Amino acid sequence: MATNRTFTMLKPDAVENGHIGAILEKINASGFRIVALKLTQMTIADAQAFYAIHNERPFFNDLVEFMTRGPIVAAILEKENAVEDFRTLIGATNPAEAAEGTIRKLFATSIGENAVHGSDSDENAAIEGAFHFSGREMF
Ligand code: 3AN
Repeated sequence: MATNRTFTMLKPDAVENGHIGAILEKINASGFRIVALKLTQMTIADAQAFYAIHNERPFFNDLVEFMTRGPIVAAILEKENAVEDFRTLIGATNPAEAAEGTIRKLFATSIGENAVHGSDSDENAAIEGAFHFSGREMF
C-alpha cells in the first residue's frame, strides 16, 4: 500500500555549499509536508548499512566516505504520490542528465556528489525513515 511518505537527505555537499534553505524552500513549494527533520552526521557504520544495497558497486567506498564527511539534513516528507513525485523533483542521479529546474540540476555538482537522496519505493521510504527517526520525532 502506498504510504504517501518519502525520505530524503540533503547530502554533505549541499550542506557545505549553503543550500539547505533553498532546497527546503523548493520542497515546500512543491507541496511536501515535513513530517520529520534534523541536522545529523552519519558514522561510517551508518552509511555502510544505509547503502548496503550498493556494497558491491565500485563507487561504494567513495559513497560512504562522502556521506560521512560532514552533516546532512535528514527528513521525512508527505504528499500524495510522495516517492515518485520527489524523484521527479530531484531529477536524474547524474546532474548532467537532470531536467531543468530539478534540485540536482540546480544544486548538484557530480554523479557522486548529487546534493540529495530520495527513496526509490514506499518500502524503502519506511525503512530509511525509521533508520534516522524514532516515532516521537515524526509529526
Ligand atoms: P539515486 O540516489 O538517484 O537513487 P542510486 O541509488 O543509484 O541513485 O545511487 C545512490 C548514490 O550512489 C547516488 N545518490 C550517488 O551519490 C552514488 N552513485 C550512484 N551511481 C554512482 C556512480 N556511477 N558513481 C559515483 N557515485 C554514484
